[in-house]
Amino acid sequence: MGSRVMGLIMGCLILVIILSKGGEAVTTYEVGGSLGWVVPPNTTYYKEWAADKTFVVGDSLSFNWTGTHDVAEASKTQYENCEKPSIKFSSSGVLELTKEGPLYFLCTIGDHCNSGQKLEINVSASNSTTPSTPSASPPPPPSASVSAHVYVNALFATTSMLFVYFMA
Ligand SMILES: *[C@@H]1O[C@H](CO)[C@@H](O)[C@H](O)[C@H]1NC(C)=O
Ligand SMILES: *[C@@H]1O[C@H](CO)[C@@H](O)[C@H](O)[C@H]1NC(C)=O
Ligand SMILES: *[C@@H]1O[C@H](CO)[C@@H](O)[C@H](O)[C@H]1NC(C)=O
Ligand SMILES: *[C@@H]1O[C@H](CO)[C@@H](O)[C@H](O)[C@H]1NC(C)=O
Ligand SMILES: [Cu+2]
Repeated sequence: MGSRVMGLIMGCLILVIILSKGGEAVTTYEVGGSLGWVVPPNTTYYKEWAADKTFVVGDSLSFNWTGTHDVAEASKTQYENCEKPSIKFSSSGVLELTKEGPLYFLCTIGDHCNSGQKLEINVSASNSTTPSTPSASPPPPPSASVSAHVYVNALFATTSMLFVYFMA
């Protein structure tokens, strides 16, 4: 009896831990890395910067610059043709990614956009079951917790089944 209750409590605890891990896997990306948000050395710089990153809803982008720049969210067409959106932000800041889909940013100062100061990213849904974002500390995979749990005590079997059901 007692161990079954313990099993349930443990099960719930592990579930809570897994769920909160999924929720806390938010990352603030420093756009352009140590270079920041400036006119880059080549026109593919920000493409290359974004290429190895997976952006999910809840993550943030930090646009950080010194000197004369700004940042504006653009449409795909504006991004491709370096047309200047009317709404822009003139000081460095952090922007949270609140929805899925493609996002485009550019600098509206002078010819900066044509020189490569523009960024295109795809934002994915936040999934606790997907491999986590690069900078997050590696959490133990959910399946490991489940199987570890299974061999602790045969009495936990019911709880473990419940688990597999939740995880599926
Ligand atoms: C663009 O510049 C970055 C930083 O200097 C460099 O790492 C990258 O290889 C360059 N890309 C191309 C295509 O030259
Ligand atoms: C912006 O960039 C500067 C210089 O690279 C750095 O010292 C600073 O910490 C950055 N600010 C933020 C908010 O990341
Ligand atoms: C975003 O996704 C679209 C459609 O899947 C793809 O064509 C595009 O290359 C992606 N862009 C980036 C920056 O990953
Ligand atoms: C997130 O999970 C849903 C449902 O399981 C799936 O359809 C979707 O493709 C997943 N998204 C990513 C980015 O893995
Ligand atoms: Cu600029």
